[in-house]
Amino acid sequence: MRKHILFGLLALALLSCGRQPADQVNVFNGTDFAGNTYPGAVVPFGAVQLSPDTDVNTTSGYHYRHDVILGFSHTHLSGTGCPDLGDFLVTPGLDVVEPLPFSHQDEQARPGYYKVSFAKGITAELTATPHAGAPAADHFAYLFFGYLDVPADGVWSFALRDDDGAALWVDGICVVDNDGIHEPAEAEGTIPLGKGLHYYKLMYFDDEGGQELAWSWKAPESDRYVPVPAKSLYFK
Ligand SMILES: [Ca+2]
Repeated sequence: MRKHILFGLLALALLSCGRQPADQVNVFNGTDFAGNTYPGAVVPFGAVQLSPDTDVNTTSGYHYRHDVILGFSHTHLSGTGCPDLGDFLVTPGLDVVEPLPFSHQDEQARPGYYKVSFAKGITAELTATPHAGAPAADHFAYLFFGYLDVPADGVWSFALRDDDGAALWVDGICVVDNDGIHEPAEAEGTIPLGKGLHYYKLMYFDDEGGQELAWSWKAPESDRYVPVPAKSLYFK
């Protein structure tokens, strides 16, 4: 009997040789019923938790029995009793942004990584580090919109540096058009603006290779561009 037990322990040791504790984790545990956990990418004590959102009323953002994904946001909590966080949602889409049906067979997830493919040919990948996360390595797009708090009347200049394309609209007017597949490139434009809030829309996409997006502005009496500060951006 002791010999059999020894052989059994040896077999278990060989099977587990080279595997890390994280390899044993099923990140979908607790994502159904009232478990309120999420399967997305996060590292221990990480500042961001990139994960799919299937419903705005689900406390973790993800419910296993749901069949559509609204988008992928950057902050989530596991095990809470009320909806919270779910900030900075990136939505999947080609021509129209809409909730996309998905199958669990097309999902892959492990600690620090999540991937899902949709029938429309869109694939989303999420990774995370202690202080930042990346929604995909290639083939993704961002749409930023909200209100820009302009501190003074005058003709304002805006500049974009991007890889690949990007374009900026202010009050519905295209101010900077740097669209297209290209290496890092800069473009600028001007628009007269009054002091106060103005609606802006900034679109960006990456095809392959490097990714870069920088948005700066130049005040009417200034001779240099500075990054648009976060304190000047509002959403309501
Ligand atoms: Ca690129």
